[in-house]
Amino acid sequence: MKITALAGGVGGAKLAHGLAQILPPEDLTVIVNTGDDFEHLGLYICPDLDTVCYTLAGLANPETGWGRANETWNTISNVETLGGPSWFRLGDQDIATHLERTRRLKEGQSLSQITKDFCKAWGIQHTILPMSDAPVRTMVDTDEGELAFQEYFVHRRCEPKVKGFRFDGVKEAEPAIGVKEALKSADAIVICPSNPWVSVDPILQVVKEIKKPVVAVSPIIGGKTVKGPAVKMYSELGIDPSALAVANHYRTILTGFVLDNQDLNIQTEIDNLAIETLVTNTLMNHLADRARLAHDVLHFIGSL
Ligand code: FO1
Repeated sequence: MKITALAGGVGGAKLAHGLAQILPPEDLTVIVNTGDDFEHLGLYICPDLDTVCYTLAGLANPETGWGRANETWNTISNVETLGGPSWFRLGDQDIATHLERTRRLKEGQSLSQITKDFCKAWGIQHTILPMSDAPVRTMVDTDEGELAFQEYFVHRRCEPKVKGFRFDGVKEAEPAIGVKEALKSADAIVICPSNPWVSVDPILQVVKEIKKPVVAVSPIIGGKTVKGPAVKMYSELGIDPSALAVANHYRTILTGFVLDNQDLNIQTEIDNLAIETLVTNTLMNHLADRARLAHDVLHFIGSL
């Protein structure tokens, strides 16, 4: 079964990793959000691409899910000593990724070519693609004005009240090379458990229409997220945060929806949306959980 997965940060990367443990390289492509990208300390940083790549390469920090395992922080602490910004924690190994990506981009290489070369260097056999080679910037409209995504998410720790989102550049951004083919050749599309507002919507706005069965895994379990501000965002936008809200978020494109055992009581409401549902354990606390959930999702897709 050929799958194209749409993923953002940590939660999405975990399911993508589970799928990569089951599907051979020719049967899985991961399309990653680049709306979180930004320039910082003169470096071009792609947090979601790096989170997905590090996770599939087995290099990711197991505690945070982002950045590298066994990291050291000498460079950023010396930047701080010199009076530079240290709010965005760049580890020493991680900085090599940003230095080399920035160097190649300045030479005119595309983000998708760089990602392909980095995946090879990290021993990743599956295809990981940025959603676009053109810049797209997620801007968060808040009660304190509009903030760039990392400013909102990391620097301000998601405190400002969210009023809406804007994906700067998304209208002009063409899907990266290989994205359209990956969507066309897939038997099904899996929307990984990433933030619908700021991780998945940017991808959906770049790829526009999807003419394949689509299955999403809810990032909200029992009204909470495992990680990240999706619940807070739904609440501040006046939407009751639940797996049902996520199913509604994607309802125009969804064929199937995977929700956690804790949300069994919501299943009928989602069935009423004419969306097939699978109720299973969607928590991925350990490495083995990733392949288990991926297996459940693939089996569910096979039954649609
Ligand atoms: N997230 C944080 O909450 N604090 C950080 O200091 C931080 C640093 C960081 C460095 C590199 C990287 O690839 C990701 C990093 N993240 C950090 C996560 C980042 O904010 C991403 O946007 C998340 O992965 C959510 O998509």
